[in-house]
Amino acid sequence: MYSARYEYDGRNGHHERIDFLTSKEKASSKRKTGIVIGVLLALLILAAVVAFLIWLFVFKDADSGATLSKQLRPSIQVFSGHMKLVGVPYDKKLEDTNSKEFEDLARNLEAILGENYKKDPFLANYYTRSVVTAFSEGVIAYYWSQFDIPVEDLEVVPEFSEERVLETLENGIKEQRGITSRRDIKISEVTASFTDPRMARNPRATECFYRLVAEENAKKFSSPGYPTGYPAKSRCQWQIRASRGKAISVSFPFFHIEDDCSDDFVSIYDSLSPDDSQAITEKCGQRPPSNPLQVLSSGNIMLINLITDSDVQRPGFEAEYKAIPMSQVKTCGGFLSKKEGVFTSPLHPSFYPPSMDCKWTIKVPDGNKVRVTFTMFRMKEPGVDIRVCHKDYVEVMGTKYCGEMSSLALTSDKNVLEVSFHSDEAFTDKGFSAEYSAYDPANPCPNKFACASGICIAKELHCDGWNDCGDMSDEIKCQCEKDQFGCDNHLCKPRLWVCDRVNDCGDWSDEKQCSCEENEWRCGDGVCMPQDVVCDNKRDCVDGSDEASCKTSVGICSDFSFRCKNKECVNKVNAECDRVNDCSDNSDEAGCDCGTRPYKLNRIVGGQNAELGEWPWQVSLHFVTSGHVCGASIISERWLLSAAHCFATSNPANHVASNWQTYSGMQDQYKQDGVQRRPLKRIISHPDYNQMTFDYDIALLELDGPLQFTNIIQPICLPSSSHVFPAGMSCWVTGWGALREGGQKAQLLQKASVKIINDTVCNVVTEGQVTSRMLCSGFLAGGVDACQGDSGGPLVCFEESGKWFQAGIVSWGEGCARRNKPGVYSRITKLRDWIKKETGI
Ligand code: 4AZ
Repeated sequence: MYSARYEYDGRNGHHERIDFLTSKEKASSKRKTGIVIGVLLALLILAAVVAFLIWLFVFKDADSGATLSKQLRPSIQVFSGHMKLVGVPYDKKLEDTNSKEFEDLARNLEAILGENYKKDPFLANYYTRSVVTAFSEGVIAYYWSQFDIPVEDLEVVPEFSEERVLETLENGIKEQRGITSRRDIKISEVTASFTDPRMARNPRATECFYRLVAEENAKKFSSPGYPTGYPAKSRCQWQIRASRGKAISVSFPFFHIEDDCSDDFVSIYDSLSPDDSQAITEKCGQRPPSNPLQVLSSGNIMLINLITDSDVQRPGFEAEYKAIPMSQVKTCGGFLSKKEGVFTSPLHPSFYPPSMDCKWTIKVPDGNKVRVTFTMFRMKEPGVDIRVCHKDYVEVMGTKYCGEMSSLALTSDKNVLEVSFHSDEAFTDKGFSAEYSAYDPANPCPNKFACASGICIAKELHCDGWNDCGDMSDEIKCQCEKDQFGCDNHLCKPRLWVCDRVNDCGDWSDEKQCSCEENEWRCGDGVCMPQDVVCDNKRDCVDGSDEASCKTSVGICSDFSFRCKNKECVNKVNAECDRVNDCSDNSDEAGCDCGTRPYKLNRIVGGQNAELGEWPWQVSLHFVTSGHVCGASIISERWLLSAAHCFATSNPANHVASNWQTYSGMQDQYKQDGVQRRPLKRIISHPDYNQMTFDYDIALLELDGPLQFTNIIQPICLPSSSHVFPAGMSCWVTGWGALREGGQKAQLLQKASVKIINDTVCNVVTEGQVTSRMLCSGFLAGGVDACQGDSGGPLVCFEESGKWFQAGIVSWGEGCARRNKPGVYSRITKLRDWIKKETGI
C-alpha cells in the first residue's frame, strides 16, 4: 500500500509530505482518506440507485410498452365448412368458379351468411367477410368466414368458438325456414370448423389456385417452382373432382417439404373446404420413394393445400391423381376361410379412405383357433388417446386398437375371429396389414415358445433375461437356473450381471445387495465410499464416478466427463450433440451435422431388409476381383471408418488403396441409383492392430474425392470418448454379410437389432478374449448377429437427442448368431482420440 501511495505522490511532486509523516499522522491521514473514499462510494451507489429507479419507472415501462405493442397483432379468426342447399338444382356450371351461375349463387350465399352473423351482436362486431369457394353435387356449398379482432379487443379471442359460429348459423337457418328467403335458397345443414387463415383462399383470385378433374388415366401436378424450390409464403390450393361414383386417389412420388410442419406443410381434405373435421392428413418433411404418401377420398372431391412460410428452399412435390371406381374403395372385409392368409385395411399401403367400416370374419377348422399378427399397424391421429381409440380403430374381441404398433399379435378363444375396422370422417393413415393362421390350441407353437400375445418365439429366448415377446410373457414365472439371479420382479438374469452397476433387472434388485452399505456409494471399481462424497466437487473414487453425473460439478474431470474444446469438463452423461449447450464455448454442440436420416421412413417393416435411406452412413467396400467384401461407415465427406482386418491381411493386395472401391447410398448390390462410387486414396490401419487378437481392429479410409451428402448419404455421429452405451441398450448392426454362418452374402442391405452386452459377461462368454477396445453386442440366446461380410460395418445406437451414434465396428465373433457367442465390435469410444488425431474429426 505504502509504496503505491509513494509512487502516486511522487509523480505529482508532493513526496516531501509523505517522507515526514509520523505513525499517528499516518493513521489519521488513512482515516481521512477512508472517509473520502467512503463518501465517494456512497455517492456512487446513490447515483446508481437513482439511475436504476429512473430506468425502472420511466424507460423500462416505455420500452416494454413499445415491445408489447410491437408484438401484438390483430387476430384473424377463420371458420370453414359446408352448407347443404335445398331447392337448388345442381348445374355442372357451378363447378366453374368463373361462371355466372357460380357467381350468382356464391354471392347470394355469402350475403345470407353475412346476415346471419349480424344477428349475433358479438360476431357482428368482428365479422369481415364470407367466401363461397366451391359447389358439389348435393347441392353442397363450401365456404369460409373471417372475423378480424383489433389489438385493443384481443381479450375476446377465446370467446370465438366453433359452437358459437355454428349456433348462429343454425339459428339463421331455422328462422329462414319460416320465411321465403332470398331467391328460394334454403340451407338444410351447415358445419363450421376453426381453420388456419392461411388456407382461406378466394377461388376468384387466380394465383396458385387450380381446379383439376380426375379421370381414369393418372395425371400430374406439382408444387410451384418444382423441382428447383417453392417460394416462401406460398398459399396454393388444388380442388380435385371426379365424376359421380368415383373416388380420387392422389399419390406423391416425390415429396420434399421443409421438416418443420409449423413453417411449411401440405394438408389434404376429404372436402372442398379446408375443414379440420374432414382433414385426411397434414404432412411435411421428406419421403423416400419406398414410402410415398398416397391418399384416397371417400367421395368424388378432394382439396389439397400447400402453405409455405419459411425462406428455406425445398423442391416441393410432384403428385399423380386419378379417379378410381368407388366399389374398389368401399369394398372391404369379408369371410376368410382358408387355414392362413393376409388381409389389409382398404387400399393399403395407401392411406385408407375416411368414413369406412369393414368386418372380416375368419373361420378356421373346428378345434383350431385363430392367430392374427399385424405385420404393420399405423392408425395415428392427433389428439387421440390410444387407450380409448375413439376415432379410427381396429376392434378384435371387444378391444379397440389404434396408434402405431410394431408387434401386435392376437389369438382367438374359438375357431372364429372377427376383426372390425372403422375410420371416421377426419384424418386417415396407412392402416394395417395382417396375417392370420389356424393353430392347434394343444400345441400353439410347435417347437417354439408361445407368448401370451400369441406370437411364437425361439425356445431359447424363454427365460433368457430379455423381453422377447414384447409383453414379458417369456420372462415371467421363470425358474431361475443355477447360473441365474432371481430379480425381485421375478425376472432371471445371468448371475454375472449382479453388482455390475447396471440395472439389469429393471428394479435395481441385482444391484441392491452389493457390498456397500445403504448410506454408501459404490465407486466404479467396487470401492465403497460414504454417500456424501457424491457430487462434493472432489474426486473421491479413483475413476471419478462419484462426480460423474453431477450437473454442477464443473471442472472435475473423470473418465465420464465430456471434455470441451476449452478443456472444461462437463459431468453429464452423453453431453455431445444433445441440443443443449453444456460447454461455455459450446464445443459440445459443434460438428453435430450427423446421425440423422433425412427421409421420413415408414417405421414398421416386416423382415430384416433395410429400406432405402434407412442407414445413410452405410458403405459397401468392394475389392477389385471379389465384389462386396466389407462394410464401412461415413464419418465425413472424405473419411470412412472400417475394420483393420479387412485390409491388414496376409494378402499385400488388400493393403493397396487403389484395389478398393467404395459405394455410398447403396441398398441393393445390383442397383446404382443415387449411389456414389469413390475410389480410396489412403488406408490407415491402426498401428496397434493385432492380427491374432483383433485388438485395435479399426481403419480409416480416405476417399479420393468428397461425397455429396444426399437423402441417402449422410455421416454418422462419432461418440466422444466419455459417451456411454449402457448394457441392455438396443442398437442396430447393418451390412450385406452372410445371412447365416457359412451362408451367402445378402443382395439387399440387412439390419438387425442387437443389445449391448455387459462387459463382465462379454469377457466371460468370450473366455477373456475381449480387450477394453472391444464390446459385445447381440443376444446370449443367439439368433441375431453380424456375420462374415458385415465386418467393418457400423453398430449404431439412437440417442434421446434424436441422433444416431456409432458405438462399434463389426470385428469378430465365434461363428454367427451362436448361443453364448455374441458379436464382438471395436469400441469407438476407446479409439476416438486416434480417429481425431488422424482425421481431425
Ligand atoms: C467375419 O468373418 C465375422 N458374429 C464378422 C462378425 C462376426 C463373425 C464373423 C460376428 O467377418
